[in-house]
Amino acid sequence: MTGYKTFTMIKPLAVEQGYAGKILDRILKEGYRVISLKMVHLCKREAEAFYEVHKDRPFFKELTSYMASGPIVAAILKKENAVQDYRTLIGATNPAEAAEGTIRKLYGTDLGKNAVHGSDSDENAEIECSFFFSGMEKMW
Ligand code: IDP
Ligand code: MG
Repeated sequence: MTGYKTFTMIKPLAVEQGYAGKILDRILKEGYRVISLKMVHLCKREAEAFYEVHKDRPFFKELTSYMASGPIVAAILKKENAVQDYRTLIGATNPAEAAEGTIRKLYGTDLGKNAVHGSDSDENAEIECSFFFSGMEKMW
């Protein structure tokens, strides 16, 4: 079934600052179900593999070093229209430009350290869920 699942990560600084619980609470309050959840510390190679689509961008090194700098919380979220609604909930990539009340506005500090990741399409949601979770962990 498409349109019901998205993938999120709570990025290292937000985890370090103790915001993981608050962010998950907000996600639940917005009507998502958490299908799978794990905390992992990516190595550089894993961060590079996850963000491979950005490998030619000037910020690739900064992004992947940051994402490997500490533990992240990865989760599969379920809700109708999950991908699009979750992008609205997290707000613009740059927290300074994110709408009031969005997760990136509340918990992000700058363009790189923007608190959370959210999939940008159903196709990428599936790829990203599969990067972190097994078939059994993706069942719902
Ligand atoms: P998104 O996370 O809103 O989908 P993308 O364009 O997919 O944004 O970029 C992936 C991540 O790379 C962003 O969440 C952000 O943390 C980081 N990023 C994007 N642009 C820049 C930049 O110009 N400098 C540093 N980091 C960036
Ligand atoms: Mg993106």
